[in-house]
Amino acid sequence: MNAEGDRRVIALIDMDCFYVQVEERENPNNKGKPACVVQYRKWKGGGIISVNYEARAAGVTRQMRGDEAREKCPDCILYRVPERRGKADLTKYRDGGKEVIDVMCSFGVCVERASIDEAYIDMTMVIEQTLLGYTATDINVEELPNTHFVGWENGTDDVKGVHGWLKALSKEDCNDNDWKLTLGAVLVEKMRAAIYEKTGFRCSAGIANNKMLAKLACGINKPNKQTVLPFTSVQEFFTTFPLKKVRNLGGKLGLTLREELQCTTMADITRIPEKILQERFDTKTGTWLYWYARGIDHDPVSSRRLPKSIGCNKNFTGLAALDSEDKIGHWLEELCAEVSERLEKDRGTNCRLAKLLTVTVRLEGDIRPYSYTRSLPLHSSYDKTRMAKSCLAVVMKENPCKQGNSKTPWVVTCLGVSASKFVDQLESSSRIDRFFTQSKASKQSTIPNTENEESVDEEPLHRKDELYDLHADQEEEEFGMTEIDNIPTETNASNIIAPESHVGQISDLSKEIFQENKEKSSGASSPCRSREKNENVKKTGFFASRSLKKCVPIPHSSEESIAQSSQVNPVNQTTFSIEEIFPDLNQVDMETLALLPPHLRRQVLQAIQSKQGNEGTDEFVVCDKCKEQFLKEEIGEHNDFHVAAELQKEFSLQPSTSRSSVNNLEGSKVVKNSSKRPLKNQKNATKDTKRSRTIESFFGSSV
Ligand code: DCP
Repeated sequence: MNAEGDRRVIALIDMDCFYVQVEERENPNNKGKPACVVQYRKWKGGGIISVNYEARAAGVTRQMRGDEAREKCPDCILYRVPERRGKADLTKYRDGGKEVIDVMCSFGVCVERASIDEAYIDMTMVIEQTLLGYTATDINVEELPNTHFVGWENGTDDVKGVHGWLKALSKEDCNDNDWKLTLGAVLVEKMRAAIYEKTGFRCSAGIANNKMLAKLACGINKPNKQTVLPFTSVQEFFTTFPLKKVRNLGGKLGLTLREELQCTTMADITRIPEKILQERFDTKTGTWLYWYARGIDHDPVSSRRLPKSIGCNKNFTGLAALDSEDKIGHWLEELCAEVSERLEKDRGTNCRLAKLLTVTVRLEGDIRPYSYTRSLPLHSSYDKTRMAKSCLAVVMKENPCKQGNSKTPWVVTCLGVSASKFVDQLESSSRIDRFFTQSKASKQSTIPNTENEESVDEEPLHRKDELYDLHADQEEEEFGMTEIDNIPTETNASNIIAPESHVGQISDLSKEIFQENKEKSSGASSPCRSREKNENVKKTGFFASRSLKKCVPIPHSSEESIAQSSQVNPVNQTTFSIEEIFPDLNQVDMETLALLPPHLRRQVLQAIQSKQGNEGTDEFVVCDKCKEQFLKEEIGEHNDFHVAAELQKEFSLQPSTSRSSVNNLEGSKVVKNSSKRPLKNQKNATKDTKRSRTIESFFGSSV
């Protein structure tokens, strides 16, 4: 990795005061007047979630409530978010966001929707393949009417400002990268104009060589402006730029850098040697940070127009906190009803099915609040009652009062329900068909090896790089903006694959924009990567430990919920009935089945087999030692168990070995949690017992 490595042309387009703009479009007479969008009338005029620039000029901020805004600015119009089922209904804002994305996509660029009102765009292909015949003299200042160049501000003469920039660009030794960014800026001007023309919404943009730089450039000049951050200006810019405002550094990682390593600006990080960063965090995170502080970010723009998850959550603060099963059940019904409705709509529009349902609970803890998530397979019927019942069962199983882990009453302060792990609807049904056909004909199984899918990422309750506060209830559409989503590495950066839809498909519109296209460059590297390729990127290093720390301080009791961490599920004993996951074994959803760990999958397949009287699929193999049936993918580890058991027998024949430890291992299914420690006062015996326990605990998950 090096500072010269990345020459992509990336933009971040962010709508200005988006919710207010949506309201203003409905009320055109109010345009130009100070206005805010608030949620909930009840207390002090409601919490402000969006403020237009007229109101900002009068001193109104998002931290205020409606009443305070009126005190500051008596003319301020307060729009209220519509409510449905007792909570915010964000449908019209979400739909407005989709309109904008459609316009962006019509330009033939790679678009990654990052939140309800912003998207990353990779223009590298368009710029390299279509536009390279240009020279700086082909670009007029008028083509960059709202553009700023960092390092070239304050001026309209030939030295600074856009004039000065273009003049410098026309010199023979001009930097090729600066030239591409400028062409990118011209394209983004056109896009923003098209967005305004087609939707009536104004937006701002940042243009740079990567997502991190584009995002921070976008915030420099707002509203209705765009900013180019040339790579040559980055180091200077970083000397004063607060790191907490940088994408990915707004959360705990940034806090550690600030509080422990005394870094306040990005430039401060560059003073720390890579080795120290690696030691403090881990090798991968340390290296990533080292380059990040130098303006390098290989995170690809992943073609994605649809959200990764569909969900909603609701806060219950103060007296509204939920302290009974009835209240929790009622709100889970409301949340599931909304999620179910949106999932149906999503299925109709996007032909995809969600396979996983995640419920998030925040509790008032004994000492401090804490939250946990549990995930369940989601049935394609999207039955809201069934969804709510399953969620309630999972939530009640975790009740710490029931488990005797808490002295104080159980009080829920936030509930969230979210559906994710989408699969193509057609593909999903054809997979099921294939499975049953092949099962009958005893052919090779088509169930994919889904070990990677066993783990379920924790879904955050908030979005947008932890900059959001939680005063608002959210209809959550997770677009993948969490810190844990991707830790870019050299490997994933160099493996960038262009999605088919973008290879060689530069839209006519983009071509028309630059009419004097003289020659096309060839062999351009593919700039964007399909998100699907990225879905299974695991949390590692600092981010992984962070997210794991965040979840589940209370012990597991629910086997029904699939493990919520990225660790391998260590439990092989089914303490729940299979019917709880699949009430009808004649209609097992294979996509859901594929999400289960192998030993659970095996048990479900065995249950289907015995119910239907089938001979079974080629999935199974019989162990020739114990004659038990296992999935093919389990048998390797199971054989190892027998080998280890043999070894253990040999140890037991040695004089110092405790025979009972051998018995323990042989019968490890039964004594897995036995606390008996034979010969515990003898040194050797203790050693052997330890060894035995190690092997036991390893094989406990596979036998
Ligand atoms: N939003 C929300 N809750 C918050 C913050 C924002 O529901 N705590 C909503 C309202 C915003 C929209 O998300 O209009 C986009 O958020 P931004 O942070 O992009 O803010 P705005 O678009 O309102 O303003 P800006 O012009 O600063 O981007």
